[in-house]
Amino acid sequence: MSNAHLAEPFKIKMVEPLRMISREERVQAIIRAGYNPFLLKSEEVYIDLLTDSGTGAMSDTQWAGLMLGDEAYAGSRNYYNLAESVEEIFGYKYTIPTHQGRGAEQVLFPQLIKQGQYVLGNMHFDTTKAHIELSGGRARNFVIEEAFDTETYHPFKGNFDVEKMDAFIREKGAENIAFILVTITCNSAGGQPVSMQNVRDVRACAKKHGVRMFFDSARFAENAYFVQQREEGYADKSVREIIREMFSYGEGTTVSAKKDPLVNIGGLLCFKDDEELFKACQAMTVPMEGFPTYGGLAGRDMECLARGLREGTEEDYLAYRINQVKYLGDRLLDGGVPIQYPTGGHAVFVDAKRMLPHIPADQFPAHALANELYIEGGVRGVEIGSLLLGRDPETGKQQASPMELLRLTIPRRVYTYNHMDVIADSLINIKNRAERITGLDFTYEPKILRHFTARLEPVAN
Ligand code: P71
Repeated sequence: MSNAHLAEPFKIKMVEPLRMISREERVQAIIRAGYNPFLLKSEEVYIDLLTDSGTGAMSDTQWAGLMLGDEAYAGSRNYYNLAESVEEIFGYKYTIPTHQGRGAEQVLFPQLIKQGQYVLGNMHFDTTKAHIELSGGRARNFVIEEAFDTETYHPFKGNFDVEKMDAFIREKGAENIAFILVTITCNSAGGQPVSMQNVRDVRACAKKHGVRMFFDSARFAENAYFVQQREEGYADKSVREIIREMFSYGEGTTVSAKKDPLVNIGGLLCFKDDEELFKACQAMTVPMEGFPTYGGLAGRDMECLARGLREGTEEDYLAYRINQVKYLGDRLLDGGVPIQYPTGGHAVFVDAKRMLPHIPADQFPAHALANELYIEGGVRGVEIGSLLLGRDPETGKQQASPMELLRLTIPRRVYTYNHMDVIADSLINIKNRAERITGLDFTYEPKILRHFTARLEPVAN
């Protein structure tokens, strides 16, 4: 396994001091937070790996763009710059800015979904699933089985099982399918990419049944980089060419611009050429997000985004980005910490089921590990497992998630390789006393989206 550093393709012009509070203070902080890292103050955190969403660092070019905001209510020049950037990167003609990814979802989905219809995906992200359901739809996942086996290598664990999806469409009837949504990279499967061949197969299946196909492309550039590195026939293609080809197979996309497009806030709803759908969405943008040429963003935000879209698809940046995340994954593997393998694009997912086999699902092993990691190294990760999944809505019983993962999400251009070492060393230390870690039980359990605000305590031994 190569643990090589790939030096950052930037130098640092401004720094933000980090402070590590003492171990005793961290213990007090996590008790105060009800053993829920979401309830920590960010000042109590040393290295914050809660999410890669909106947590990246902008470049000098982006900060310069901030000063060129045209804050006109209608027709801001930054909107036109943004639309031009979208056309250049995705090859899509029509652009609607939104306040973030879920803003695009809430505008688009009601246009496409009739009550009771299914929306088929590789693995829908939580907010996406919520917006599908709010629009009267039913979300179904068709990611390949290999995605659930953290130990075995597969180059494209985000792929669809197209045969299974095809059988589902035949069973339910194409008229009951609202559309297919391809999430690149597949966040919920561990930041795993989807291959170009798989996208072509999904496209063929969609076409055969006359079903529409869209992308959820928060991490499309990382996905394209994996295609270049791993898929036969793409080694000599540029990342930009790969992105253009991939998006040519879809009709449109929602984008959370807080990820690969390198801004702290923003989203996009874009269409290849469907003018009618674009106009319908534009009309709905007005009451939900804002006038169609700003859609919930300031002119200056749109300018940063127009620039970030280009920077986020540069190859030296992507090589460094993916390598840094892989470096953390490799260090953990070398240290005997089980992870979703291969490492994803934006995060390392630690397999808490394998690391803490003595903690049952209803005592939240990955959440227990998150708390332990905070106490050990001041590092904040996030549970993706049974705590997030919740109770069965009918029986009220806690469901056991097929995977109990601790997500270590790496913000873009923010931390160095030395920080990766601190994270890895902390987890390796914890591994050596893993059997002494105890599970957790609720002291306060909110009815909906409980993981954000729940309070817990360690169960008595
Ligand atoms: C992530 C997030 C952001 C998040 C959301 C909820 C709780 C904590 C953190 C957001 C995504 C995503 C995909 C594939 C749409 C959205 C929504 N991810 N699709 O992973 O990953 O975008 O946040 O801009 O509204 O931490 P939005």
